[in-house]
Formats: sequence, structure tokens, C-alpha cells
Amino acid sequence: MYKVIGATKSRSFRVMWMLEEMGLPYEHIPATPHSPEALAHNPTGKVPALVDGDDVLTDSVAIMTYLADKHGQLTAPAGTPARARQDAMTFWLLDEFDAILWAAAKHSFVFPKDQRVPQIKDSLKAEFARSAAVLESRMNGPFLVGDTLSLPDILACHCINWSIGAGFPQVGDGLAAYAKALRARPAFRAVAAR
Ligand SMILES: N[C@@H](CCC(=O)N[C@@H](CS)C(=O)NCC(=O)O)C(=O)O
Repeated sequence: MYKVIGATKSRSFRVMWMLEEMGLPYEHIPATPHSPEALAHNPTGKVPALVDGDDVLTDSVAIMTYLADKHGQLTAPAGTPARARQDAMTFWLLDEFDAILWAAAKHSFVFPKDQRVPQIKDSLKAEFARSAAVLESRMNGPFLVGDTLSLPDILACHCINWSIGAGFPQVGDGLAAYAKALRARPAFRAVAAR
């Protein structure tokens, strides 16, 4: 059985949501970053990590891609133009959503106090709002890519939820409705209830 290392209040949520969508059982170790359990699975102390037999995999999107490819779900097949389009969306979200939220987190509580520049947060909030508007303008259905849920939807919704928790300005109505519909999915609720 898979084992997910990392508290739900972290990027581990994405991996667990993916496993729930796929109907795959897993054990959950709700480790916080730099805890002994986190360090035992990743020398950087970061979460999430996924244990699959003798293998320990790190980085949420690498883990999600691994699971999607291995089980042939929530992804277009590797080596197809459809997959290139899906990956373009995934990498865009990493650049324009995840990285902005992570920069804000660094300057809020991750960096040592004397290295934080709190003034940067207004600029990051404005940048996130611009990205959210771009994403909303690119949407033309209930999912980001194709006609069904795929990996980038899980990533995008997790980042939108993160932005709410971080006190960022609300995203536009279309994107908010998209995220609300995804949060109503039984797989999302199963993770949130843990
Ligand atoms: N790109 C990595 C980032 C992992 C990461 O930074 N996780 C945070 C928790 S969500 C963490 O462990 N932070 C502690 C640290 O950076 O030292 C991923 O997507 O898994």
C-alpha cells in the first residue's frame, strides 16, 4: 500500500486527493516539515513524500505525475500532444500560482525573521490576481484541460484554496465557482475530513 508522508495542511493534500480520485488505498503519516518522519523520507525535511515499496519519491507534482502515469488516470498519455498541453498547464500553474504563494509563505513564516521582506506580499498578491484572471480567461469548461478532471485541476484548486488560507484577494467568480465544484467532489471531501 502507498504511504503518504506529510500533513494535509501542506502540498501533501494534492497527492492524497489524487489517490482518493483514483480509488487507491494509502496510509497517511501526517508529518510536519522537518519533523523526524519528514527527515526520514527526505533529507531536506520537505513534505510530501510517497513511499511505494522500496522507493521513496518526493515533490508533489512529480509524485502526482508518477501516480497518474503508473495507473493511467487523471492524465493524457505521456508522449502525446494532449499530454504536452496538459503539462504546459501544470508548469504554468507551478510558475504563476504555486511559486507566488510559496514566495509569500517564505516571507511570512518560512525564512528566518531577519530575511523576511513583508512588503513584497502586496506585489505577490497583485501578481496572483493577474495570474488568476489569465487562468479564468483561458477556461472554457468545467476542467482546465480536456473534458475530464486531470492533474492540473487538482494543482490549481489546491493553490486557490491555499490563496484563501494565505489571505490573498478572492479570485474571480468563474474561478471561484470552478474551485467550489472541485471541492464538492467526494475525493476532495475525503481528504479534507481527515
Ligand atoms: N516543490 C515541492 C515543495 C515542497 C515544500 O516546500 N513543501 C513545504 C510544505 S507544503 C515544506 O516542506 N516546507 C518546508 C521547507 O521548505 O523547509 C513540492 O511540490 O512538493
